[in-house]
Amino acid sequence: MRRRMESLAGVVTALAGVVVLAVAALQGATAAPNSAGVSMLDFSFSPASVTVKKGESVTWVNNGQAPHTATANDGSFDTGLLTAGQSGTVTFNNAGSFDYVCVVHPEMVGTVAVSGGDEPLPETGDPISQGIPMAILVAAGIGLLGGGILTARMRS
Ligand SMILES: [Cu+2]
Repeated sequence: MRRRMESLAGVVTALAGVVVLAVAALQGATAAPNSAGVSMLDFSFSPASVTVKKGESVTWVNNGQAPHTATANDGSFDTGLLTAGQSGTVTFNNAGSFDYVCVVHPEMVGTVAVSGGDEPLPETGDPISQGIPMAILVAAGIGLLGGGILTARMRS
């Protein structure tokens, strides 16, 4: 019974390590991208819908053979004609949803959704993901994981 309890404690410690590592990974993921990419194919945009924050950019790459454009329906942006292999980048400084089309192939349609960017992120106020530096989180996670596995091994 006592052995089983100690082994359980090791497993719980190891699980805590996994949780801490997951938090660290999440923190890294939310800090990451400030742009999005859209592939122009013959004859569609992929993905057809992308979301960026205000001030971020979208790069269209023509991976098809035919020339394509990404041209906003409201005229707010236009990559101009991109031939095979060319790319065009647009920075979005206004929040909103922007439908666009390829002027050469009107059946090619897409949407760029631009979020406000200045509203607080949902994790704001969570002390774990706020103040603790990533390196400490990762070190703590690995330490807990290793210690837990070791405990479980030795006691069982
Ligand atoms: Cu096209």
